[in-house]
Amino acid sequence: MIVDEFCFYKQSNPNTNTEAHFWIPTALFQAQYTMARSALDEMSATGAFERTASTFRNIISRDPGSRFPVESGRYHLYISYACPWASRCLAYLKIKGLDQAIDFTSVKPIWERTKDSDEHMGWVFASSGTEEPGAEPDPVNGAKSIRELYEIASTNYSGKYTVPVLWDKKLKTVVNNESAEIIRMFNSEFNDIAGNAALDLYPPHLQSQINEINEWIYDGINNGVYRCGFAKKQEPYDEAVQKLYQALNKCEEILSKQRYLCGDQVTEADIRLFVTLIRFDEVYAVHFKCNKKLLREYPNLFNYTKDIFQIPGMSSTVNMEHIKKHYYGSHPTINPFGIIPQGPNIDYSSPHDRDKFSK
Ligand SMILES: N[C@@H](CCC(=O)N[C@@H](CS)C(=O)NCC(=O)O)C(=O)O
Repeated sequence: MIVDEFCFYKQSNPNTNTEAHFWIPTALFQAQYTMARSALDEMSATGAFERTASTFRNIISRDPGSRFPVESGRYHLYISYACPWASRCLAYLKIKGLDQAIDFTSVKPIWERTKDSDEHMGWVFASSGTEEPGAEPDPVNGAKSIRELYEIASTNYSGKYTVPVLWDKKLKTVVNNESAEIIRMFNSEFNDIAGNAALDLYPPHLQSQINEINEWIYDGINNGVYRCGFAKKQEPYDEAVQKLYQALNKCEEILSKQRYLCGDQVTEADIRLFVTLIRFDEVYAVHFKCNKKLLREYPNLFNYTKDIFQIPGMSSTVNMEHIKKHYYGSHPTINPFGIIPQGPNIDYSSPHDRDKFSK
């Protein structure tokens, strides 16, 4: 646990089954124990949540001379159904028709100890195909945790053990762990083997508009809900809430005039917004205290979320069981008893009114 300059560090000794407790300078903690961090530690001195950047940033390219060329069956996508960033990669896999070329595995939804020798809590694989519906054992590396994959890929990795992970089976390493880049590769580089190559979610004529929209939606909404939920002081929470609702109101206004964020064509910006909206009323409104207004109180945003959910392939990327189990069960500082609220169980496959914009 990190509190300003000093942090409380608990070290267990699995041999003697005992625990030692220390207060140590945070700088020392970060230097010595950065191998075992999670989002719960990403806190500034002001109590605001600050997300750190991803580390593996290689690009799969159509260029045959590339270190990571396009090859069917070579890459594996590790996800958690709970995670919005991983889910946007899975959404691309499905709607671009790449599931024949790139296989994927989801971890279990609730964070567990990743090693006996320290306290790190993170993503772990199921021990069998029946332990947790939707989660599977790792079919590629036989790893027990996502942490293990990062340790195979790098002996001195000091970042978080996040999903998504795009894995290269041939070079046995992480290609990329930044979803914003993975979705761009899935959109353009695999078109020779994609089932739905014609779908371009980042067309040249809309790229600058998409980039501009992505920026304020990431800041206010995608990452904004985390900034609400992980704030440890009132002021950063208040600021994040204000920014979140400004951005949601702006989306509602745009979507009152057109079917999608960039007009009459679905784009990357919509998929990126969708993964947060689908979690909003079920999780963020309660768990992250984003309750000033619910998604279902915004007529356009609510119907729009159903519209995107009903794109062929999309519904299979939403596992609400995993989503709820993860958030309510993996953040003990926010929900110490891990109780999962029963509602609201919204049916996103019910009719929507977005066809009214179709020409
Ligand atoms: N920048 C990354 C962020 C991914 C991320 O934060 N994933 C979360 C799950 S939603 C995670 O794996 N967290 C593990 C941890 O915090 O230890 C991306 O978009 O790919």
